[in-house]
This record gives sequence, structure tokens and C-alpha cells, in this order.
Amino acid sequence: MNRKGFTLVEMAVVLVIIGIILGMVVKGRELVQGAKTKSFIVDVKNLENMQYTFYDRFGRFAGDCDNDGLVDEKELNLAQTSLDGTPTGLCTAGTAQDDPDAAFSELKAVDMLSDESNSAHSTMKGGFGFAYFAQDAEGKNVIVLRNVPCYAAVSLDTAIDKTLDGTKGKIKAGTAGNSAWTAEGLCDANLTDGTVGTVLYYYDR
Ligand SMILES: [Ca+2]
Ligand SMILES: [Ca+2]
Repeated sequence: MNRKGFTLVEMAVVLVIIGIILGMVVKGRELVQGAKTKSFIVDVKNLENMQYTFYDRFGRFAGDCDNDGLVDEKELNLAQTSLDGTPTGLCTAGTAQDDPDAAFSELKAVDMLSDESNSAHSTMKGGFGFAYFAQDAEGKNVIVLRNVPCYAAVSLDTAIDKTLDGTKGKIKAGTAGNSAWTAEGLCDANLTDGTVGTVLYYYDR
């Protein structure tokens, strides 16, 4: 049987073609990640802008039902007449905490969010992640950004803080110690490129 193998030139051509295809795949993935990240950052800034617009109109942040300056995760009395900055009656008495959509419900009640964007999930258009307004463990207002890939966390930190440090500034990693990125742009095991983490945005200046 006269079976001819590949010549060296043929092998080289095949390897070059494989390299080009791999390069295109990597480039394509970078483009998609870049587009998603841009959309994500726009969404985050929109959420911040909405919260300040609400503050200008009503004298408090959306979701701060007792008007003490901190966003609460309580069920709200959404009567339109209550949305004048007056705290009385805004918190629904005796209801459970941990309603991450409270601020979104108020933003929707004053037509700053559409019906479709009522829930925390659907306001994020980057194709990943979801957000809600809350306080951190120390009682500071934050936008909690969940399921954020490392590349997006790093881009957001660069865009807002102008430096890259998940432990400082307005953009921080949500869980100290196990999901921080460093000045070198590295994310550790819990927030690497392929996985996701929680990012906090301290928008309340
Ligand atoms: Ca409050
Ligand atoms: Ca930072």
C-alpha cells in the first residue's frame, strides 16, 4: 500500500491555519467580553444615576423607607402619596426583611424603571450578573453586583476608581479575603476569569 504521509510543508500549513482559527476564537471572545463589560458598566452607572435622581425628587434614596439615609431591604408601602420624602408609613410594619427588590419597586412606582426592569435581574444588560440596592455589613449604601466575572469586575474598578484594587475605593470585592483582585489585575481562585463573584459599588458619596 502506497500511503503517503504529510510533508513538512503541509504540516506547517495546517499548523498555521489552526493558529489563525484559535486566534480568531480568542479575539472573538475578547470582543464579546468587552461588549458585555461596556454594557454592564453603563447599567451600573444608570442605577447610580437613578438613585440620585430619586434623591433629588424625594429627599431620600429609593428603598430607604425610614428615611435615615440607608437603603433598607424591607417590604414597602408603595402608595404614590408616600413618595414625598416623608418617612411615616413607608416601611410596611412587621414585614420580612431581605427584599432586594425594594428600591427597584420604588423606582418603578415613580416611573424611573419600566415594568420590564422591575426586578433586580433584568436591569443588567451585560448578559451576566444582577444587581440590587442594599447596605453593607458596616451600614454603608451599596449597589450589590452579583455573578460578576473577574474581567468585568476589573474593568468596572478601572472605570470608576481609576486604579485596580478590590479592597479599596468605590468598587470593592464583596467577600473580603476570597474574591479580591489586586493592582496587577489578578483575581484569586474565587473570582477568576471563568468564575464569578460579588462586587460592591459604594455609590453614596
Ligand atoms: Ca433606612
Ligand atoms: Ca477599587
